[in-house]
Amino acid sequence: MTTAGKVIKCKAAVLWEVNKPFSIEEVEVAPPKAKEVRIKIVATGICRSDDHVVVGTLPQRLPIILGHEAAGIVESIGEGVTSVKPGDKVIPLFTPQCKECKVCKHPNGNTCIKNDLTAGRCTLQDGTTRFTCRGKPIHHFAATSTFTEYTVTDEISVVKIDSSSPLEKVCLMGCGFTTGYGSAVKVAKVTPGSTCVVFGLGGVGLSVVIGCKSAGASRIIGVDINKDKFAKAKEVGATECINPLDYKKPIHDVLAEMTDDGVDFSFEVIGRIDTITAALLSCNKAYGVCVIVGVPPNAQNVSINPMLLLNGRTWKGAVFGGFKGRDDVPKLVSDFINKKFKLDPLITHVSSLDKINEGFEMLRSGKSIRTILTM
Ligand code: CND
Ligand code: ZN
Repeated sequence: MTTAGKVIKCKAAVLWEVNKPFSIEEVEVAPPKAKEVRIKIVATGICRSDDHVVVGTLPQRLPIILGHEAAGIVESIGEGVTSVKPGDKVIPLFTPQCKECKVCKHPNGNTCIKNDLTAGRCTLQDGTTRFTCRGKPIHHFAATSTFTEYTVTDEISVVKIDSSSPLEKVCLMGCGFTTGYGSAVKVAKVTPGSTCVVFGLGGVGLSVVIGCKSAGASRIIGVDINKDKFAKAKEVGATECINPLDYKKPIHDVLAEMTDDGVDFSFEVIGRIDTITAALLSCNKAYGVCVIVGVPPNAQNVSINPMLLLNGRTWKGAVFGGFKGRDDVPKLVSDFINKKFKLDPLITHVSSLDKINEGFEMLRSGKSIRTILTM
């Protein structure tokens, strides 16, 4: 029996209030309107950005269905959709690619003007939601909302991937891997033989390490206050790891001594003001490049002396590793299928949507890298 054109009732994890657990609810998912796609989610990862919403540092409109790192299968399409069809394997994109705006047309831009991260409407492009629960409309997160058995996205926020893709792994291409890997290879443009430092060795930080290694960096220093992350970091390419809590000196001074005046490339992959500053100070003042990847707390500013940049440092940031979702994600998935890199080391736990609160607890306590929830 086809579900196309009908409302689908399914299970979803709804966040009704900040700092409260997710509630597993039956939700109604309306059929896709024109230029929209309804997707059966197969697997979704838990990323720290979802937790930033739960704890209120990344404010969104509530109630909401979070989740933005997933893979699934198209269930049905709305009028005028041409890039995907029912049955296609797809990845929802929290950074859309309309291919028409000034940013999409620029070779170096990826934050399409239609992205909802800056708009913060928490709806689809037409300004409404497709989810209802207990008679109330439920908001969308970053136009993806993947902590649900079915979701609806705009066509600009979804991309078809190879039909042989293992969805329970390539879901990481929806955020963590792509963000980290691209921050190294596309945003920083790490060079062969260079020295890199990565602050924060979670799922995104380890993906930066993987990117640095594949770009040919000869020295990759991992920095984390949780030493339990070091073994995994070394497994994926870190040449050494240090814990700021083991030193009396500021960590950028420690790194300056270790690297003869600063690294070539530094990455902040935590989302804290103090480590954003430390990462900037850790790269060489004449030619170092520092990339901000972590999402900092809402409305907090970094104060720096402009002299830090005047000598020649470059300071940049990016979402989604600077990649254009619809152009680049299928290529990354093919690279994965062709064994250019591994995703397994990032996946420490596999669980079900019902266990979402335990999954978030493991992220907060530092016990997991990525927990994949399968439907
Ligand atoms: P996760 O929580 O798994 O990793 C963060 C790591 O930082 C952990 O290993 C912590 O132990 C470590 N840490 C925490 N505090 C400190 C500190 N003071 N000094 C050193 N290490 C510390 O998070 P994740 O890997 O899922 O995400 C990392 C950040 O990246 C987070 O802010 C998330 O919101 C952001 C992000 C950005 C983007 C993007 O497009 N730019 C996409 N997704 C996530
Ligand atoms: Zn993410």
